[in-house]
Amino acid sequence: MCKMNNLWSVMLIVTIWIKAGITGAVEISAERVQLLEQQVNDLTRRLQLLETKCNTAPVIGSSEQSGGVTILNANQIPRANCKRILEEDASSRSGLYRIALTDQREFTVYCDMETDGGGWIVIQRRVDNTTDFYRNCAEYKNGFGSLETNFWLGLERIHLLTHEGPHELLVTMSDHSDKEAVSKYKHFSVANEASGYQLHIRDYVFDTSDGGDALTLHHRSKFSAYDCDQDSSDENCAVEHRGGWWYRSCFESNLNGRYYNDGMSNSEEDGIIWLPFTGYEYSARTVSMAIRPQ
Ligand SMILES: [Ca+2]
Repeated sequence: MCKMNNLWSVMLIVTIWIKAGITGAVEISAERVQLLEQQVNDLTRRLQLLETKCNTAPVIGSSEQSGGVTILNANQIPRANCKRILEEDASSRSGLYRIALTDQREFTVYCDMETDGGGWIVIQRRVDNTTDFYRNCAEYKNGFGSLETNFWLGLERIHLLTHEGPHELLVTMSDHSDKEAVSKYKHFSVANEASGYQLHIRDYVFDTSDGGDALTLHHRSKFSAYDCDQDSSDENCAVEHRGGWWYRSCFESNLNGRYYNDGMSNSEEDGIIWLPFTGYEYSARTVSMAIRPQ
């Protein structure tokens, strides 16, 4: 977290000290005064640059994105979710937005304003192999990655969002031949940390889903990562299948599994797997999970 107020206080003290030194030392040269003033101005500019970065960088877990990203409603009062933003302005485009929960907590999310009518909060995305998803429980709780590419939003945020009200879930996938598929559920929520971030998933939507159902099996499962085995298997499913998921014994879906550039996970069964779409021995090229209030 940025602590700019402290830095500005230090800056003020340094400036006063330098100016006091300038006026108090009668023998100080004009050249020395000019040099000191240049140093003060340079430090001021660097502080202003740091402050700008602090105010624009969306934070996900412990990984802060660098400056330069655009938060599309940065100057407005944050809305409750992406659906509300789209309802208020139908021309809203996909990108980063600040949203606020009913308890006033704010954070940045990626809103998908195009797919299936738009208004979706993306909670997970895989597009390439540049982000390692073999992470520990704390990282899955707090989130990781970059909101504009590969990321996991974090179990705590997903829990808070889905307990604001009922949400639907959309899973969008493609394989290495650019074949695409979606799977949709009417009810998706994640319970609190004390429950083990238990998954509640119901009502697979048959008429608009061509990716098949690979999540109903995981209903009421707790979330497991390699250092928090909460599955119902004698083995550690997160270690065996290289991911973090609501494993049972063990899975029909493994969307946080290992990324394979060529799509083949062979017999390891540790790829990005959605059983009806990929089978156990093939790994998807892209996948995203998104939620929207009903
Ligand atoms: Ca186990």
